[in-house]
Amino acid sequence: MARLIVVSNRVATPTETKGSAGGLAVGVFGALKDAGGVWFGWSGDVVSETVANAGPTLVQEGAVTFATVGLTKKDYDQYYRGFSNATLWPVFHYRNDLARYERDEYAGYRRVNAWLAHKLIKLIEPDDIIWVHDYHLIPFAEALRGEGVRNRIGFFLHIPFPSPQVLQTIPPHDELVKSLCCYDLLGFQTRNDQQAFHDYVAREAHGVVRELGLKHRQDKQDNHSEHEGEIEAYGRKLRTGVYRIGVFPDEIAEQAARYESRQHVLDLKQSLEGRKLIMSVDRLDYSKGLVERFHAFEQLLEHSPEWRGKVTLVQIAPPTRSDVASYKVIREELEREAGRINGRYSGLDYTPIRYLSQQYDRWKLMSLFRESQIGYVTPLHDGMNLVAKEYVAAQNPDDPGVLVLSIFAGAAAELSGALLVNPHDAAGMSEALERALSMPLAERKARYETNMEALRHNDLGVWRDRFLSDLASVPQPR
Ligand code: GDG
Repeated sequence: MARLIVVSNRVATPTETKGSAGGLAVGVFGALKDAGGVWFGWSGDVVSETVANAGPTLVQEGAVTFATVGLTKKDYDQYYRGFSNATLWPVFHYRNDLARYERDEYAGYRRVNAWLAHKLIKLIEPDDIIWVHDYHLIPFAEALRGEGVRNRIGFFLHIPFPSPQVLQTIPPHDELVKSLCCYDLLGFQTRNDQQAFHDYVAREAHGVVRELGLKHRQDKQDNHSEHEGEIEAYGRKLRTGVYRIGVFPDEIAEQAARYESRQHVLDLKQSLEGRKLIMSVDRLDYSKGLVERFHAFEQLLEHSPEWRGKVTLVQIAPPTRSDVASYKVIREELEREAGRINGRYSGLDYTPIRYLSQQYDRWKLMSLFRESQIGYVTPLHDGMNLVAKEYVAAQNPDDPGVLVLSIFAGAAAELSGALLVNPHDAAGMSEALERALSMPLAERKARYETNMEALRHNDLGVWRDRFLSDLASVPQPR
């Protein structure tokens, strides 16, 4: 079996791969443990040029080598804070209004990708399979190819791929797509994302796109992408596929149940005094639709006075990327809106929104999900949204809560048992909340079972194995 090299912007620590950081680190590490190999990327540290150039630092854990490098302040500013998170992230989430483009940041983005690729070279063996993750590393394969690497290289995009007209707002859009075509396999979260990429290649790059779709798949084993595509563009041939990332639902169910009687859950229950609980958990990010969500909850209290004092929204939102300007703005707006709504509807013993801007332990979160009547997950755009899947998995099968889910989350394509909402329609969202709060047990159970079946059918292991088996079967580049 070929060794695996995983490349991602941040590398999980060996401790995080044991479960504390969430499914992705655990899922990817599972594949690495089986095949043996290397997990390579940024350590998360900003360091001097001397220290950066001395890397990578290697930590061995069984058959897996964790190889990390630090970034200089300039590299961090241009590659991470700049082009990745102030240009690509907003545009790929259809927020061109929040995006900026600076030539020197783009140059820094390419420079850091080339530097990282160069750092990895020494660790690559001829038969290794290389799996690169996410938007920070679009030019990574091109840089490796430039250094003569002929291994199979795959790329998985965790966030949406925007429609061609939106992508074109980034001035070097053509270079970005050309860089993507240096991979051998491109994986997307949903059919829409894959289609948007195909549209760009066909219309803007005048490439050839063959959609092999489900028909082709019938000849194959079940563990392949659902929508295979073949692309010829910029002098290269590559494949594309849809790989919907999942969770390990049974592990989450077990842990959520195990934590159910812990003190934090009992404290929460006592403080709710019999009120219904709506739970939301997101990284504090403008793509997650937090302000719109608060407004819809406000409408519920405004138009259905019988719910005042009877329902509490707990929003957990640990801050991320707080040194990117647009993240400061969303944080301030959220604090203001939570304060305003609470000012309007609080009583001496009632606060409608509990807004907690901090990180919680993973299993604690799952047990809070289990305790709640609604999982309120309403991003404006989201590649998949694992919180939606975790919420379902954490429910008590005998008394499950209801998932209220945005149609713009990738997860909406799978979780047909959710109440689907448009996050731009506050009235519609508030109606969905009301319906979920009053939903009879039989309907809640039926919806939960539908969702749980989808989660088990396509868990994190299926996602990983499908991608890797498709990558292993592409012809070796010459
Ligand atoms: C990107 C894409 C795609 C959140 N708060 C805490 C905490 N979390 C965990 C959640 C979940 C994860 O973080 C967030 O994953 P999401 O999928 O919801 O969103 P992104 O971070 O934006 O992830 C997304 C994903 O990549 C995977 O491909 O689904 O679309 O944007 O696991 O539970 N975990 C802990 N404490 C917290 O306070 N421990």
